[in-house]
Amino acid sequence: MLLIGRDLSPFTRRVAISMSLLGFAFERKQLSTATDSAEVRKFNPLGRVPALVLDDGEALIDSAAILDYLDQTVGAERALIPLSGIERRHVLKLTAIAQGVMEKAVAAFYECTRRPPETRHAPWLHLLEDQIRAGLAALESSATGDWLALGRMTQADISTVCAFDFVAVTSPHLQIDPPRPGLKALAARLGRLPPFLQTPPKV
Ligand SMILES: N[C@@H](CCC(=O)N[C@@H](CS)C(=O)NCC(=O)O)C(=O)O
Repeated sequence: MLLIGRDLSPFTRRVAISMSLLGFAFERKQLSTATDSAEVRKFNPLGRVPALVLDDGEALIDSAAILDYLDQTVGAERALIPLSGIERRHVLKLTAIAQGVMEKAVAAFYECTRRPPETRHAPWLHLLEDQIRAGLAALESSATGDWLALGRMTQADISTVCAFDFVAVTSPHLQIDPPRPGLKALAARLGRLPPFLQTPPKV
């Protein structure tokens, strides 16, 4: 399989980490949506990452759909999001908050990097920053033990660390003010595992 997208993309990174943790063999094509747009469109008509090209040539798009494919493939025992029941709803909710932080942090990053400075809209950026802070606060309230949910690593932990690390490199003031000790500890602990260590988000 071939994963399209850079590790700076938190959506791509959560797929790369999940694939490694679940034991999938795959190669990488580290394309940027900013500079390799035409090539990205060969895999996703929207020009977005990640995309995952399966061995039969089919290209899956959107990280949530790709993660769902991975979970369905490994089955209920190993799925990073439980396949049914209240446990699934719990992990999906935390994962959705982490995904929302990614979406808002990517929007804030684009506001600051893809617009000419004179066209940046401060009230919009402040709203995005409020949403990022609120999402991180909600995740922090679940970061009281080793794992966010179910007493084991789930997609909630992986997506949360990818969101937290992305905020750290693109909007560092939001990651430290106010401090999030639970998330910081989780990111530090998971950050020592090879799948996380091998995918550092770099601007
Ligand atoms: N819902 C999508 C969001 C993916 C996304 O926004 N990726 C960013 C990179 S981090 C991107 O492709 N941006 C370019 C664009 O949206 O035009 C997913 O989960 O895969």
